Amino acid sequence: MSSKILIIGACGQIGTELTIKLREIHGVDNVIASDINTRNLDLVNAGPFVILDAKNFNAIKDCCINHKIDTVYLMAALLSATGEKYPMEAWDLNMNSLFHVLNLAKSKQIKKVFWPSSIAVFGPSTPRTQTPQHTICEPTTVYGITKQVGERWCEYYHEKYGVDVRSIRYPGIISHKAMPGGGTTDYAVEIYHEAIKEGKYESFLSENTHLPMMFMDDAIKATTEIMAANSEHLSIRSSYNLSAISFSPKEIAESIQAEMPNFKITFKPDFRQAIADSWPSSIDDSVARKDWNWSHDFNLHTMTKVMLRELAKTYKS
Ligand code: VAH
Repeated sequence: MSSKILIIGACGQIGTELTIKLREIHGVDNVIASDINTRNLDLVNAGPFVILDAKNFNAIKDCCINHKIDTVYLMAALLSATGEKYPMEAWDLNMNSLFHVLNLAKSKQIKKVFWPSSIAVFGPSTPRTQTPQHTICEPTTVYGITKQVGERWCEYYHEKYGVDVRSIRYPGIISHKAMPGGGTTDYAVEIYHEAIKEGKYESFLSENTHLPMMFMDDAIKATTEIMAANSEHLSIRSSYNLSAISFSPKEIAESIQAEMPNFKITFKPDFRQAIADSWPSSIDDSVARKDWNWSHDFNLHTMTKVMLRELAKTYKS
């Protein structure tokens, strides 16, 4: 029997494309999209949608009962830059939404949970290149703290209560279907939009700031693959390192200039530079590749081609 899925935070950057993909796999009527508001009308009108506050346990429970949900993807969160502006709101949303979903799984109301972590769990004391799966995690952002603590709770609920929760540490994610919101890696999305609209971009990170990144199609592939993996094969129940490409603002600009020779980039670092400087420059994801056969498809050059092609269409229409 097909899964009945609830996506919390479906209107976000990842949630938008995850909803589309899960509906392709499981059928539109088997995937309930939800968010705190209806900010993405295309998504709201494309299939079952409910307004849902990720901080409201009873609302989530009632939704799961009413729609006979067995699997929840919890995609709602305040990201790194926003979390520094509103620390208590970030703690409240990021942590309490996770407890609500883990407790529904503990009480067997639902069977399976996906929860996104992030490379933000790492901090300045973490080895910066090819960061290993098991290493020092001393995050210096509120967002990173919520992800580090969330990973500990996911592993605890799995070990203590047998909850089938699965998680991956997303790098920065680049997509053209939905804008990111409040992240430090958002420059890598903005740059493509500005390249098409203005032919130039002022980066809020300095030119040689290397960060782990990934095209959205690869992130969605990893998410659906880990959720389909045989539970016995999953040796990590905190969160898996995941990697695809690593690049700097200078390198992504050069990949754009290969397609648009007149594109110009300038650099004006802001408060997000300190956040980026606290994160690794590349990630060792060999455990994910071993446990559930993960592999990425897009490199910087192929991603740039797709992004510029699709955004040119978007802005033309
Ligand atoms: C952020 N896009 O910038 C998110 C992500 C690795 C970064 O978690 O906050």
